[in-house]
Amino acid sequence: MKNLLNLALVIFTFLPISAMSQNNANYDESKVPPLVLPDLFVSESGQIIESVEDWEAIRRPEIFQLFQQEVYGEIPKDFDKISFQLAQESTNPYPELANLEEVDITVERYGNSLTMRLNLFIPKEGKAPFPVILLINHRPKYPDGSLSEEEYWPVDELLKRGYATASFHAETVAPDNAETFQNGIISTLYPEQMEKPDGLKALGAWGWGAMRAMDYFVQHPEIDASKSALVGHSRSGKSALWTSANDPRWAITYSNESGCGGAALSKRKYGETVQVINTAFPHWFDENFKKYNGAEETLPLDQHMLLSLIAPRALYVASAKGDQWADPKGEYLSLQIGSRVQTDIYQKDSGFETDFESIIEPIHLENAGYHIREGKHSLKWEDWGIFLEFAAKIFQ
Ligand code: GTR
Repeated sequence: MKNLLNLALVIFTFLPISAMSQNNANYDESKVPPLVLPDLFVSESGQIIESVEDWEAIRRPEIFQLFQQEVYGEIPKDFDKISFQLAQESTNPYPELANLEEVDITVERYGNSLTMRLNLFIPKEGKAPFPVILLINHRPKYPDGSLSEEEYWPVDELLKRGYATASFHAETVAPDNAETFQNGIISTLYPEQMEKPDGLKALGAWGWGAMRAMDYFVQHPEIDASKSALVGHSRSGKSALWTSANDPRWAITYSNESGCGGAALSKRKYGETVQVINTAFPHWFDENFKKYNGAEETLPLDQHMLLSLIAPRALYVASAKGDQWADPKGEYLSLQIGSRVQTDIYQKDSGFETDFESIIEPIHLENAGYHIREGKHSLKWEDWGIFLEFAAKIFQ
């Protein structure tokens, strides 16, 4: 008996925090609290918002401000200088299909500088300028071959379909580590952010990296930056959504299985919760967000409002049935409600009329799309393939 107890203790001690909490999480729809969500179309002063003018001048800025203060922290936009230098360090794995540009992007502010690396593949076939897809990568670093083996960044398939594609590693702007995340742009370029309750954290820092990649695309003669897609999976999917709320240059934003603090509604408290995520990853969101640990009902916002900030640009959300931790239903509901800005304000044909339980195939609307597939938490070729059908229609 004693041995058994010891064994239990050992297993318990070695389970990562997230795995322990995944077992304690609520996966029972009957235990989800009744949803009371802030209204997208009523301003803080009680004004009813019905026009593009009022949405853009009043309500959108209010919602943006709420997320910046209470959830993600500020992504600073200022710097003194940006420069691009081509390096030649690794062999191009697709010499027939593409030219590889390994770009060192150096940003200077108040005499300090930081260099991040962007890997960009430009198709050899076809006519420039090419539409571009950027992946925020928190997985193994390119050129680690496992990226393409896992279908996580299917460079060759994207090239064959006429896209230029790029990625940068999260670590080159902010390490994904609670102790060291500030050792990138935060302490180097924006040290004043470090003590603020709404200061820049890792998710925002990765978004800053995506914006610098966009700075490179817009001046590149072979890239058509007006046809750009920002893609992120899971933690990078959370980051992609916040990035696009900050930076209107992205034509499509695709968040794959981004879950809590991404596309999923927090107030459902289904799967991963605010307390669990803030405990396991204290370096992702700002300090203010910790006030809502175990108190989602007091949040003055929910994630449908984050999605609304991306309108009228295109938004794509995807879930997996085996990824209950990310609350697929909460991701869909959030998209369904958030897209009301697309339909009611911007008159886009983007109303999700299907109930979550009745979804049997991808839903691709004028400016918004969703799919849910079988299987586990991962960015697979299956996801890419369905997403690319949506992207092709948007970029037509
Ligand atoms: C999990 C985390 C999720 C998600 C995921 C990932 O451990 O709880 O919020 O971000 O990691 O990024 O793969």
